[in-house]
Amino acid sequence: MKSLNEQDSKIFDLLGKETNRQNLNLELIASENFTSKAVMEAQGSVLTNKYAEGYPGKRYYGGCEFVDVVEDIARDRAKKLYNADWVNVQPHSGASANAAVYLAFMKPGETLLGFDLSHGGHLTHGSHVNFSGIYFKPEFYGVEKETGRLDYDKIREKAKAVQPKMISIGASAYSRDYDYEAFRSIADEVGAYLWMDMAHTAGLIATGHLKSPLPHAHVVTTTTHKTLRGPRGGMILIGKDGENTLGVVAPKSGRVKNWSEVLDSAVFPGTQGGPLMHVIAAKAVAYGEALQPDFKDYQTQVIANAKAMADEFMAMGYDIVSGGTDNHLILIDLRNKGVTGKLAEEALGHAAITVNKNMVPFDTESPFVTSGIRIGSPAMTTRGFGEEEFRTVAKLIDRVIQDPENETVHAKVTQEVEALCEQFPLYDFITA
Ligand code: DSN
Repeated sequence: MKSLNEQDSKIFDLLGKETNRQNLNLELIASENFTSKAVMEAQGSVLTNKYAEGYPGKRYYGGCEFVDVVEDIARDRAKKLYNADWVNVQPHSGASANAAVYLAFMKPGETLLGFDLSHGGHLTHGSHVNFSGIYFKPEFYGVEKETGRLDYDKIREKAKAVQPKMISIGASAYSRDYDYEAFRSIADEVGAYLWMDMAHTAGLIATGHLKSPLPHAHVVTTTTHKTLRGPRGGMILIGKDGENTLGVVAPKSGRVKNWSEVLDSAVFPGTQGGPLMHVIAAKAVAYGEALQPDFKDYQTQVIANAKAMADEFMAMGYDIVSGGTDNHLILIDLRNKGVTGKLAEEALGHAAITVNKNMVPFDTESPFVTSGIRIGSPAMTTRGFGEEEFRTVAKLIDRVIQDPENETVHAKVTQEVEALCEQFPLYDFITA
């Protein structure tokens, strides 16, 4: 068989270019990370060839004896990582995991109360352009203008007013932890299910740096590739599985089902076909890595780095939403700097610094322009950056934002970024 280079030099060259881009850029997108070589080896393995619809021991295909063991290892490691009663590792992505949750817990037209996308929430939590806002009735809670934080009394009032079937927690641009007890008491008061999408913070929750939602939420979903540092994919968990007292009944036996059964069916055959066994193998590897003591040290550094960067920005007069961070990201409101998120993202891109423009709470710009940028520490922390490097990063970003259209500044900052990156080597096994 031919190697990729022999078979398809165009794709090989593009992989080389992307490797160089990752090696020589400051990767600061809060939802990205760099997986280990071991994770990539598993993901690029022969398991991509295998169909395995069903679950271990109950497949619709022969030849599943090895992939059954792989999926069992992934499930066991994930349960250990989160102290969970049950897990499903088959969702192809976070959005797929969330689709299964809707199928299990909601009927079309019922009300979801979710974190407003324009305040940091996620597309799949009721946005009008997403299936969640098209098939269900979305209502939203958001952060307070003065504090940039959630006000649980206001969320309670909102829940009482809209009587949701389900309340979702979780965001892609919220830098504070959640009060899960408060959310659960709100859900109980209005008879709603509570769902936490911990995609962004899954790694920080696994190591105990942030509180775990599992004892409080009926169901938890996540992606596996952000702070958790695995392959791209999704997962669903239940902290305490038990009888479904709210009444999903098995059609034939009349037996009340556990949530785990309902959710397994919602993933397959409800919303997906064959699982991606090569990705499940890579998830198993990543969970194994996350169970090692050094993963905890990594997450300690992720938070320390985000805090150091937030402090440095605030010292330079930047407006950090909520005044700081408890996790891996900061959201900067650039309005006092006279630069939009779009311009900042583009200018930083010219200086080998990758961030994304982001709406800030009560934004006055459209989602295509925005007034802010979101910056995360997970990827560069994986490369070995500490607080000192992150303070340097904040200063480099400031130089570009002060003069966003100056090509000389772009070129000079690019040189400094490359010099910094070269001190912290990343991948050396695909080259252009
Ligand atoms: N789009 C991802 C993010 O960047 O936060 C969330 O799915």
